Formats: sequence, structure tokens, C-alpha cells
Amino acid sequence: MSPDAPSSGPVAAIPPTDGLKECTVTTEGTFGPAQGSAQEGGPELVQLLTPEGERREHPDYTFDLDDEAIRGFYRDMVLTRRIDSEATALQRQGELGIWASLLGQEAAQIGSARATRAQDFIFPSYREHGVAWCRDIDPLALTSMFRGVDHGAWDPGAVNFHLYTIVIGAQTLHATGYAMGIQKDGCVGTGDPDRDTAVMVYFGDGASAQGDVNEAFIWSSVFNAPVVFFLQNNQWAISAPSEKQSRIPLYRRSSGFGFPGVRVDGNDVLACYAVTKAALQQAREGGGPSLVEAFTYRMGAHTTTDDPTRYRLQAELEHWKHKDPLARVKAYLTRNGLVDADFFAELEREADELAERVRSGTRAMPEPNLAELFDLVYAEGTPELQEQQRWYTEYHASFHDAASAEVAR
Ligand SMILES: Cc1ncc(C[n+]2csc(CCOP(=O)(O)OP(=O)(O)O)c2C)c(N)n1
Ligand SMILES: [Mg+2]
Repeated sequence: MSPDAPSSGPVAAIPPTDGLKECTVTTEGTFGPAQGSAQEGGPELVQLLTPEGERREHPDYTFDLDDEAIRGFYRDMVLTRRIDSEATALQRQGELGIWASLLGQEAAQIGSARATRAQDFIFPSYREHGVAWCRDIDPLALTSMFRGVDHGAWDPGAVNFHLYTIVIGAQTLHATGYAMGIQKDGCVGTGDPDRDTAVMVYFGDGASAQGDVNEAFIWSSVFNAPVVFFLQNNQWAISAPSEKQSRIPLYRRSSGFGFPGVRVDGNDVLACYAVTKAALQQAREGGGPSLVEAFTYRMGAHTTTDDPTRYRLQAELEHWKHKDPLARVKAYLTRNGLVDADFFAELEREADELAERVRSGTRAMPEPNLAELFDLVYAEGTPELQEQQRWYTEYHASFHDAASAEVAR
């Protein structure tokens, strides 16, 4: 990662110490209103593909993949959006208890996740369905969790993708601890691309104000842990706007902790890929942690339990619709003759099939045996849990007894 990402204010250089790359501390805006937090993201924003679908150069970051990869990213984003809209509909039909939509954040998630290597370990929050997609997590494993059938039915160790974390920001500490562990295992800075490993953790603008996140920043910084903090600033923490989390642009937070930060256009899949790739590489090489702020927008509700019309203006959403992460890639591919009509037709067919699989698979899930949950809390049971299990089993059976009595009457 470039330590000298462009900034508008006066800067003070922190001299490099052993193992820690030089970074810049920007002082402008510290005591004023948040700089660059307006809807455009400010001059610091790294962008490689404009909302109109035009490629841009950046002095520090280059997108180094071919058009085939861009078609692949587009496919990822279309299919992820389809999973998301299907899951939202399933919740509305009473098939899921709740759903947290990623609508609008597809580029941030696909770009960053595609920049990881198989050996990198990812800690998600609860909205990272695009990242899960890139880690080959079956979408039905997500809907089963949001249906209440299980608590996350994949093996994190097998796919290097941790279970979703609902406790805001807690996963940044897990990630930091894991990163310190792989450091001790000698999996950082060896020069072997198959061995060197980084950790990536996803969290939000609201989470950035949590104590856990700030502690994770400190630990990762002083231990030079190989972790990339991927902050999706979707502008809202439920009904709290991001201005209420920070007086300065969030990516600048890291400078106070002694590691670099960069703000990337979170609706630009090319830039998200390029910036994250550089940050991950730095971590794997032993260059320590970094903060990537993906400046994006949550186009849907916080979750299906939320009604955003109660706290934000429709005009804001309309503004962000012009920056839709999918539309700009489609414009780029079409304008440059990199796809034909068959490409879109085939993708639509694939999305329809996927949606049907998510729908029918979710509806067909067997009822969970909730009494089993008590066996899964600890490796071995405790008297308290056994008592709770006995109580629950009796309580559950009482419904059956009542129903039988009703039939007999
Ligand atoms: C420790 C903790 N405090 C509060 C909550 C309730 N809560 C759930 S989501 C959320 C907002 C998180 O906002 P942000 O970090 O911006 O993530 P986003 O939902 O926008 O992706 C809060 C406060 C929680 N889950 N955990
Ligand atoms: Mg948020």
C-alpha cells in the first residue's frame, strides 16, 4: 500500500520503524467538520472506474487484471445481488426471520474478496454475502442461518471464512489475534507466495466507534500484525449517519494508531480490488496492518426489521443510485464491446436458476431440533444447560399435548 496516498491537508511524516512502513498523519480537519464525508467521498477517493463506466488512472494503484476478470466480477455482483433480493423476498414471505441486505455494497465486497488468496483468513460481519460467495459458501448456508435453522453451518477452518459476527466490531479483535497467531506460525514475510498469509476483517462505519475496533487497531499496530481492516462506510449505522461516528474521514483514523489508511470508491469494483490487493500484499510481506475505507452506500434497509424512510431522505438514495456498482461495470463492458447480448442473457438465466435454488432450498429446510442447541454450547454439557434443555423439551411437548387434547375433545 502506498503510504503517501494523496491528501489535501498539511502532513507530518512518521519515520519508519523496524517493520512498520512510513505513514502520514494528516492534521487538516481534525477540529473542523468532517472532510470529504460529503456524498462524493472527497479528493482522496481512489477511483479507477467512474460511475459512467470510464477507466481512470491513479498514481498509486493499478488494476492489473484483464477484461475476462472484469466480466467475472460483473457476474459475481449480479449473482450476489440476486441472492440478496431473493432472500429479502423470502423474509417478506415469512420464510426467514430476518435478512441484512448488501444492496449497493457488491463492489466493495467482490473487489476486496477477489483480492484475497486462498490461504488468507477472512472475518466477516453479518452483511458479507458477496464475500461469502467468493469463498464458495452455499447461499443456502446463509439463508439457513437467517431462517434460524442453524448458527452458521460451514467449517471456517475449511474455507478460511469465519462465521458471521453480530456483536458489532468484535471480529476485529478475533482477526487481530488470528493475525498475531499466523505471525508466530512463521506464515508472514517468508517470501513464499503460497505460505505468506494475511487476515482481512470486515466492519462498518458504526463499528469504527466501538472500543473493540480501537483496541484491535492498537494491538495490530504495535505487534505489526498482518491484518487488513476493511471498513465498509455505507454512511449509516442503522439510523445513525456516519457523521456521528467521526469528525474526520474514517480512513484517517489509522494514522493516529501508526498505520496507513486509504479511502477507496466502494462502488468501484476495480479500485476495491487494486487497493485491497496492495494492502493484503503489504500485510503478507510483514509490512503490518492497514485500513481500507470503502466509501459506499447501503441502498436498502439496515435489515428487514428497519424502515429507512423514517430517518433519511429519498433524494439521498436517488443520488447514490447514479453510482450503482453494477451499472458502471455494465456500461464499461458494453461501451467497449467486451460483451454481447448472449452474455447478459446467459447471466440472467444463471441468476434465475440460482434464485430458484435459493427459494426452493430454503423452503425445503427441515425443522431444526431446537433441543439440540443445548448440546452445542460447550464441548461438554453443564448441569445448568441440562436443566434448561429439560425445561425446554417439556415446554415444547406441552404444545403437542395441548393439540392432542383439543383433537380428543
Ligand atoms: C456490541 C453491539 N452493540 C449494538 C448492536 C446493535 N447493532 C446492530 S447493527 C448496528 C449498527 C452497525 O452499523 P455499522 O457498523 O455501520 O454496520 P452496517 O450495519 O451499516 O453494515 C448496531 C448498533 C450490536 N449488534 N452489537
Ligand atoms: Mg454502516
